[in-house]
Amino acid sequence: GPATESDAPARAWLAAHAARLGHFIDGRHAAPVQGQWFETREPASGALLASVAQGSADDVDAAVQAARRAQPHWLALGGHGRARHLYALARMLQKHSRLYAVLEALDNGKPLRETRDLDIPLAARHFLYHAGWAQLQDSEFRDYEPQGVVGQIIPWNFPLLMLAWKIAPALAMGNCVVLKPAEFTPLTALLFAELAARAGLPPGVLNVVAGDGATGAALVEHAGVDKIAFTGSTEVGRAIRSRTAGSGKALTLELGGKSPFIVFENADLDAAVEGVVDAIWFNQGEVCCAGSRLLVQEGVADDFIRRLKRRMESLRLGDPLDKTIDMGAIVDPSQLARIAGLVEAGRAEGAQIWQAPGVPAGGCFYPPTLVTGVSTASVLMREEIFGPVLAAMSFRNKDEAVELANNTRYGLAASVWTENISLALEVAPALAAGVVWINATNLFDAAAGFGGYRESGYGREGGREGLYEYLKLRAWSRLRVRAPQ
Ligand code: TXE
Repeated sequence: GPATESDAPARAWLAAHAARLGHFIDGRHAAPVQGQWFETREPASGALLASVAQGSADDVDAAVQAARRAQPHWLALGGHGRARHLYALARMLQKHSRLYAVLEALDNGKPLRETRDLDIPLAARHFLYHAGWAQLQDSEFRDYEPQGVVGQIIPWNFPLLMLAWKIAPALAMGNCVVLKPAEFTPLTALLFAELAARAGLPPGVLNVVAGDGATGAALVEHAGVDKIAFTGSTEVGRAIRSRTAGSGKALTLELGGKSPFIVFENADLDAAVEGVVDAIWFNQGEVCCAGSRLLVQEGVADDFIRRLKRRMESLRLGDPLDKTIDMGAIVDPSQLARIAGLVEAGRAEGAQIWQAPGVPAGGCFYPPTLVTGVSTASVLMREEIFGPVLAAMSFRNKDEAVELANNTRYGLAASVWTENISLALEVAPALAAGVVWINATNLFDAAAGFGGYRESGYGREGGREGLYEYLKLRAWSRLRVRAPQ
């Protein structure tokens, strides 16, 4: 087929809404009560994509009321009834996968190849997996009840996949949802809510309120919300945790990371180079568990860095809809400025910055970047950059590798590369991270509970563990004490 995917279906959907997208509340699009709108743009070109409703506390309230009304009926459907809906949502994603993949690439700037091959299939897989659990709810979770109405706030790096991670377990266990997508990438969530209603999801079960941090804060504050699930920056996560403290609201947080990527001298170096590409240049480095700290054993460090630079020169940046590119655009000019600012702060500290050539003119592009000459105290080794910037250091032995790897306030993920499996199995448990990959990186599965140690988060998503985050245990006695005769 052609090297560039057609954007016609996505443009047609936007045109059908006159490029003006309201919230989706109680089964239909809803204009913002206070009449405020914001713009979402294509980061690759700067072109306007659509105006989107800016959610106020009134909009949040309408959505929470709708969810509260719907929840008893949703629960009464039973696990099997809800499973039928979750299977229908998975099929709906598969049927319209091209439309979702293109709309996501336009709104976020990421490569279509990735939305088509990863974001959308993994989102569908999440609904299929949780449909299975919904069917088992009555047998496996008899002493539990749903939280009720859940407020979910998601980031812009994997808009539709984060929606799936959030809503699939919540709906499976009998909760109803008010979801607040990120302000840079609201479109696929609004498309999803619309097509979910068309696929028969009852009104009020899934409500989407678009908007910014103030909209998210209104959702966190709403008294009708029983649980908040948040993915985003550690700073906002910390604020939400203190705002909900003592409120009785349940909470899960998926936050930032600065994950180590450890290469031992007995690693398959070619495979490890490809691993680095996937760890830090996949999704422009806008990945919470990005392997952003490269730790290489000193005997192979120079060779490895040489190979890595050569590989970086072959990475192609460009139009997200061009199927031959490796990296797309950074989500927004503000995020581009944040990345560039951190890199300049690193340079001012004396770090050596090496950037691959071939950055397209115009648009929000940032080159694959390698940083050397840093120490554990350097800003580029400490701060989550959330961009295509890799900071590298060398280590002498296993103990030093572990010490450097754990020298962070985060603890989301870690990746270990060696052909010596005993070494890998010795190092992996010593790493303070919620997931450790061996000779691999960025592997996700709906069946594996995902979450962070330390400042990377609170609670788990996915797997059996993730279901308990959407349930409350009610201990009761099945024994009835007979009244005295
Ligand atoms: O995140 P925010 P931003 C990190 C990354 C990035 C930085 C800033 O380092 O450079 O955060 O990104 C909503 N109450 N990550 O500003 O603000 C917001 O509208 C309630 C890492 O985009 O955390 C959006 O929907 N909600 C991360 C969501 O929170 C609030 C992914 C995330 O936005 C709110 C994203 C408030 N007070 C950013 N303020 C990861 N590790 O996955 C904002 N929001």
